Amino acid sequence: MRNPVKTRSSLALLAVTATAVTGTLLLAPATSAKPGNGTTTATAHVFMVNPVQSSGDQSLTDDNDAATAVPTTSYATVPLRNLDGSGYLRGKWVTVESSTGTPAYAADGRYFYTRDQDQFEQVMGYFWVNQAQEYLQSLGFGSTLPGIIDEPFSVKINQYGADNSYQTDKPYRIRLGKGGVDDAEDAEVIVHEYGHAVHQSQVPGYGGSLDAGAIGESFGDYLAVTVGLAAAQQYGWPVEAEQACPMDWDSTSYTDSPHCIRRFDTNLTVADRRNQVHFDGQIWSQALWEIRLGYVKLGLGATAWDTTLIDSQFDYAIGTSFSAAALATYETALARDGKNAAKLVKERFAARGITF
Ligand SMILES: [Ca+2]
Ligand SMILES: [Ca+2]
Ligand SMILES: [Ca+2]
Ligand SMILES: [Zn+2]
Repeated sequence: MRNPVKTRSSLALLAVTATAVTGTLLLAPATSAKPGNGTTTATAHVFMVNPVQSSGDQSLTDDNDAATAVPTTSYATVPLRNLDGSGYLRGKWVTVESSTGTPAYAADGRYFYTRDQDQFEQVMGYFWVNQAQEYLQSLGFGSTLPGIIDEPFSVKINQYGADNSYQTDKPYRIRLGKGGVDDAEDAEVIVHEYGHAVHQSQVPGYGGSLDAGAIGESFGDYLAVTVGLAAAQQYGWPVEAEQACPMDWDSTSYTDSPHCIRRFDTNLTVADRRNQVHFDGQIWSQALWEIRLGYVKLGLGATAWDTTLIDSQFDYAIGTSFSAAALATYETALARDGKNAAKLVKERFAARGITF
């Protein structure tokens, strides 16, 4: 772990100096009565999922959080939707908190930061959780299908934390750590953690078995990838790295190139399991990814699969087994997408040694 205190203190001083000129009270706590900007849609700079995925440059490194470590072309200008108009990063689907540092506040509705500024991760947290929720809604969750995480989700950026992120279910919250590449600089870390909350929302208390835990890790990785790919399509962003690769940027700190925290093509089966949820989750992930590719081949499309997969998760038991969860997925595929889709689901799970 690195010690970023010195860098951050000088940045904070710069921020205070800069804002003193414009007369904005940057040091006020989030609860003070600042004038809201009254707008629910603002503009921000974010990474296009992450700088490795959008550039294909596997040689990028954190370089102690330096702004110069990534090209300026890593950033896209995007709308921040569903804000509450307070000027802070709070809205219908997300509330961003920062355990230290100044909360991002934009009276002019422009959240333009670079990666060396703490507020950049706050903006990433807001944008990507809102984006994930909008993706779920685009599949019908909250309209034709039951809503999932139908409330403002709390994102806490932990400025000096270890290189780890996690989700807690009461209240719904993710904490994004700052070791190596700051976790919230990679959309796939943020959405992975949101994926755990998706399971908790669908099946309260979910995760009471090794298999349930492995499915949880796997789904987080899958959701991260699919939400990122859908966003790339929505906004016209480049995808220059392998599609089936979670956390290309965060994992530059701890993997060899090409950087992926885990893979969807390990060919692991249940016979290879180590009873470790992240490792074993790759057994499930490969099935999810191959079913996705199969849905595309069948002309059903990836979003039909995502809808079926997520809808099926309502039927998973708290402490489900791989086998029971695969059966629930099969039955949902049969009901929603027909015989060929169901057959595909059964075959791809069977290839991983998961039968029912
Ligand atoms: Ca950063
Ligand atoms: Ca990290
Ligand atoms: Ca990726
Ligand atoms: Zn996880």
